[in-house]
Amino acid sequence: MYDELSKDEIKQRLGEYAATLVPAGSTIGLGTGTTVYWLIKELGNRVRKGLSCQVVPTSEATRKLAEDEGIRVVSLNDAGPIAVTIDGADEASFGFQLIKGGGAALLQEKMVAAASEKMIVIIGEDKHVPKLGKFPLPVEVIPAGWKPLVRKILATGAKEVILREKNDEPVLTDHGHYLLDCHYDVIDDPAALNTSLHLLPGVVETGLFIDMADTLVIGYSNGDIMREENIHSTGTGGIKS
Ligand code: A5P
Repeated sequence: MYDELSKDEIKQRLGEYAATLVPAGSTIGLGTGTTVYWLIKELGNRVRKGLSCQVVPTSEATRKLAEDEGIRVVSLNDAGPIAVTIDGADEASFGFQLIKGGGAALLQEKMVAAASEKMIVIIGEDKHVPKLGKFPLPVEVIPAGWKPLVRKILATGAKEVILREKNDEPVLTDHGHYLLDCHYDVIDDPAALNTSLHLLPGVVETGLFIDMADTLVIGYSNGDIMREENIHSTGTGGIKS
């Protein structure tokens, strides 16, 4: 039992715990973000002590961190079967649907997760919610036509759609796209919204991860870490590799 842990302390405990879930000799998908940062650090420790594994990174930031830790990195094209992807999320619903992309890596995160046998999601208790939508939904779009897309996304029920910027410049994803942060407040039917957004020409990918999470590993401020298994899961997005 701990005194109240901060959100950052919960992330560290989750990341370090997640490193214990990496089987020796496996290929795993490695997520992106401040929770996964601690997974990469601990995996680096374990590799230096003799653990053999290789990772498929979901972003340039993760690739660089993993390489700096001396972890063997392979590309998605060269990886072969991926046993499990371990990643964070911005929100996970009680029904195991996710919002991801707060760290701008949603496209490759989804591609790597879809190529994996399993997806384990590591989140603090504050991100485990009855319904998605409080966190603005990131949507990755082609820069040449983002303004018409704002109007079309508003028509799907978003209250506000904001181009993600840093230092007054649009944020560019690893794949050279823009991100629109879409404020829905509550998403009643994430699967239907995902389909509607994908029908809009110029949308590259959405941050809705539908039926992809097999396991939620949830960290609590009292230090507990609980696992929730998705008994309805048929493999990441039903796309078994
Ligand atoms: C990256 O694009 C995101 O999907 C992250 O996985 C998500 O934002 C969780 O990030 P943190 O672990 O930093 O909260």
